[in-house]
Amino acid sequence: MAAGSVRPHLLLLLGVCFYQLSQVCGDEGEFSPGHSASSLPVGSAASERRYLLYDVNPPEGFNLRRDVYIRVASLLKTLLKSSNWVLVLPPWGRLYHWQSPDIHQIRIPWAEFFDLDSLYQNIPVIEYEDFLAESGGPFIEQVYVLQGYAEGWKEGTWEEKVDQRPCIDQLMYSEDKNAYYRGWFWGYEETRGLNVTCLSVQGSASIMAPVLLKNTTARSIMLDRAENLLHDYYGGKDYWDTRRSMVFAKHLRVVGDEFRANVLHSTDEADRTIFHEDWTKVKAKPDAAIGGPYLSVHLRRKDFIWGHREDIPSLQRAADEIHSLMKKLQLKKVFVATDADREDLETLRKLIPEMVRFEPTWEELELYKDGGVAIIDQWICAHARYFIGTSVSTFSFRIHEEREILSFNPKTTYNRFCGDKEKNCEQPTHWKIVY
Ligand SMILES: Nc1nc2c(ncn2[C@@H]2O[C@H](COP(=O)(O)OP(=O)(O)O)[C@@H](O)[C@H]2O)c(=O)[nH]1
Ligand SMILES: *[C@@H]1O[C@H](CO)[C@@H](O)[C@H](O)[C@H]1NC(C)=O
Ligand SMILES: *[C@@H]1O[C@H](CO)[C@@H](O)[C@H](O)[C@H]1NC(C)=O
Ligand SMILES: [Mg+2]
Repeated sequence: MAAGSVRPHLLLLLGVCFYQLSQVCGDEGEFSPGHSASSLPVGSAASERRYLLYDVNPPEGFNLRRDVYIRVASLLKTLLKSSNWVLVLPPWGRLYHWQSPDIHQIRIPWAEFFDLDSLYQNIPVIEYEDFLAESGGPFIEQVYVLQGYAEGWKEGTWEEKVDQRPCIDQLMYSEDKNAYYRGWFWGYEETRGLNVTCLSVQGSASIMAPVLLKNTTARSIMLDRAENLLHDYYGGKDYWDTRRSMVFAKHLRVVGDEFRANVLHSTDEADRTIFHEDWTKVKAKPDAAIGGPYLSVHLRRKDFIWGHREDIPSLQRAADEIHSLMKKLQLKKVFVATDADREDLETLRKLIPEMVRFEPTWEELELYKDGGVAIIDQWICAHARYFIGTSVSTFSFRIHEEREILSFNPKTTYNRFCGDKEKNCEQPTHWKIVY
C-alpha cells in the first residue's frame, strides 16, 4: 500500500519547473578512485560494508524529502537482512523554499536538523563527509537514475517491476574527459559517478533490494530520483519506527521550548508532553497530551496559492476560522507558522492582532537556517492544545505525525482550513501509530 501524502503532492508539481540545474563543474582530474583509497586505514571494520546513497527531484521540498527518507530506510532494512550496508545521509541544500539571502545553505549535514543517535537506533547511517573519508574518495561507483516506464501503467494491472531502460528525460549528468560523470552531488563538486544508468521502476522501495544485491557489485550506489519508489507499507510499524527515529536536533528543540515557555506559557509538565531522549522507549498513551494554552496554525501560501487551488483559504477566511476556534476552545493566543510573503503577513497582522510568530533575528536565521526555523515552527505547532493546517501540505502532515507521537487526541490534530468556495472539505486522515 502506498497511499498517503505522496501522490496528491506530486500532482501539484506537474508542469511546474521551479529551477534549472545549474552547471556544476569543478576542475577535472584532481582525483581518481585509486589514489584516494590508499590513504584509508586498511582493514578497518567498515571496509566490508556497502554504501547506499540517494537524492530526490530538485523541486521537492524539505518535508517530502523527510518522507522519502522513510521509504529508503525500508529498503536499507531489507538489504541488511542479506549483508552489511549503511545509508549515507544526503546533505541538505539548494532547496527551492530556502530563500533567505546571504546565508550559506548548501552541504548541510543532517545533524543540523536531526538527532543522529536517534536515527542510528533505527538504521545505520553516516553523514556524507564520513562517507568521503571512509570510502576512499569522492567517487560513487554506480548511480541509478530512477524513472517511470515510458509506456506508463497498463490499465487494470499493477505489478511491481524494475528494468534497465534507456533514460526518458535528459540525463542530469555528463561525462567529463576522464569518462567520470559530473552532476549535482549535493554541492560536492569534486564528487563523480563512475557509471550512470537509468532504471524504470514501478513499486515499493524494497523492490530495489535484489538489484542492489545481485545485479551489481558496486560498493557505493546512489539512487537518484528516489521519490519514484513508493512506501513499502505506508503507516505500518516500519514506517512509524523510522518516523519516530527522526527526532529533531536538540538545539532546535531547545529554542522551540524556550519560545513556548517565554511567549506561550507552555511547558512539558503542564502540557503533559514530556520528551524522552530515547524514542524506542516512548509509547503514546491515547489522549495523554493536553498541549500548551494556544491554538496553532500552519498557513501554507506561496506556491500553494499561485495555482488558485480551491482548497486553500483566503486570509480573511483563515482569520475567521482562527477566531471562531479560539472562541470555541477558549484560547487567547494563536501561534501562526506560515511561509506568507511580507504583504500577506501585514494583512494577517491586521486581521489577527493577537497573532504570535517565531521571528528569528538575523543571527538566529544564520545559525539555524531556513530548515531549522521551519523545524522550530513545527515543534511549536506540535505542542499546542489544538492544531489546524493546510490541505495536502507535507509540512502540515509532519506536524500531524509529531502530535501523534506526543499522544494528542486526533480531534485536536487532523484539522485543516477549507477553501472559501470548497464544497466537500474533507479533513485529513488519521494515521495511528503502529508499535
Ligand atoms: N518557517 C516556515 N517555513 C515554511 C512554512 N511553511 C512552508 N515553509 C517553507 O516552505 C517549504 C514547503 O515545502 P515542503 O516542506 O515540501 O512542504 P509542502 O510543500 O507544504 O508540502 C518548507 O520546507 C519551508 O521551507 C512555515 O509555516 N514556517
Ligand atoms: C538483474 O539481473 C537479472 C538476471 O541476470 C536480469 O534478468 C535483470 O534484468 C537484471 N535487472 C536489472 C534491473 O538490471
Ligand atoms: C554501467 O552499469 C550498467 C548497469 O549495471 C552496466 O550494464 C554497464 O555495462 C555499465 N557500464 C560500464 C561502462 O561499466
Ligand atoms: Mg513541497
